[in-house]
Amino acid sequence: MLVYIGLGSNLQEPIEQIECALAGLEQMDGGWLSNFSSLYRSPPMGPQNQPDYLNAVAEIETTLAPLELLDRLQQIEGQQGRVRGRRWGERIIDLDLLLYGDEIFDHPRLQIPHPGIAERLFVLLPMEEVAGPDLEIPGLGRVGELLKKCKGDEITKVRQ
Ligand code: ROI
Repeated sequence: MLVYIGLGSNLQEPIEQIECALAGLEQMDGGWLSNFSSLYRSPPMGPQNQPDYLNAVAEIETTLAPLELLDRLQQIEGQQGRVRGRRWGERIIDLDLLLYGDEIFDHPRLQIPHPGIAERLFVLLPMEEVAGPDLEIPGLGRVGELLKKCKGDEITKVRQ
């Protein structure tokens, strides 16, 4: 199965945190990192009294089921010292399961496609870079079309 993971960080050297998480994805049993995007910087969505975020999107081939994959992602978050704080607050690392093939998944622990994809430039832009504008988000439409409708918060590519 081809899956897309969103990576985000705004604490403790975000660039290093994203690189560390990418290394974790590369080493994950049952998953193969096939591609990843540039890093993007954007102001926080949610409470404004927190640092800017760095975001990226990774593409992975996996044989893991969605909840198994979620467990692995949470393991990587835990290894990097993620602690749960205020809602929509700052974080060392966030790994979001954005898409799982073309499947729709609705479970108390996990919704796929990830809710909010369509409004988040910091997800759509790196996703388009990795997958191209024709990638279909089940129930929502193509990435390229969603991007055109997404209102432009400031976002800058920080690194190839
Ligand atoms: N804002 C930005 N810019 N990037 C994120 O990854 C991000 N993640 C979040 C919230 C707190 C919603 N805001 C964000 O979880």
